[in-house]
Amino acid sequence: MRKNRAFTLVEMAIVLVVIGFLMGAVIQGQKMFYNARMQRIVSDLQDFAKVFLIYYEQQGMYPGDENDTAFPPGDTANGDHDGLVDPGEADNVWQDLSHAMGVVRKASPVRGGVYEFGNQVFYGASSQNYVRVTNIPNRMAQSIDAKHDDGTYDAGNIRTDDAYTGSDDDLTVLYWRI
Ligand SMILES: [Ca+2]
Ligand SMILES: [Ca+2]
Ligand SMILES: [Ca+2]
Repeated sequence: MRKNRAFTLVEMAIVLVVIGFLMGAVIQGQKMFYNARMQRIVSDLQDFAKVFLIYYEQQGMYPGDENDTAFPPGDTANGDHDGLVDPGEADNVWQDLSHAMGVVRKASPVRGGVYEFGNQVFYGASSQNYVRVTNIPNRMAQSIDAKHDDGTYDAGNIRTDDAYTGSDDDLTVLYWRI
């Protein structure tokens, strides 16, 4: 009887250790999944910023903003060529990138967010172009800003619509200056 009881306690201890180990593994797995999706967003923003600039290098105009009626082939809309992606030109950035370079518009891997081009003031009196991602958790945006910029939501090259709260429930928009 006494031997049985001791055996049960050892078993319980083993079970507790196993549960603790599994919980740790699950938490670690969630963290890795979270970080992988965050890295995917950073890569996407970097890729889209890069093709945006390559297009400029090759054509002397930004996609969407370009006003070359003969390029790219199949183009149905042209911009005002003022150097900025204006609201009415934003969708045509994707069309130009697709027609000229075969770029495929992807969706964000988080909360159905989408990537969009546009412009706003980052420095000085005039605006700069950006690529942004919508529906990004506030904490994830904060981590990206801390790692790739200055960690401040309303300063530097990476900005968001809302102050950092450290919450995964608050969704915001992250702007990545090109
Ligand atoms: Ca054109
Ligand atoms: Ca424009
Ligand atoms: Ca910042």
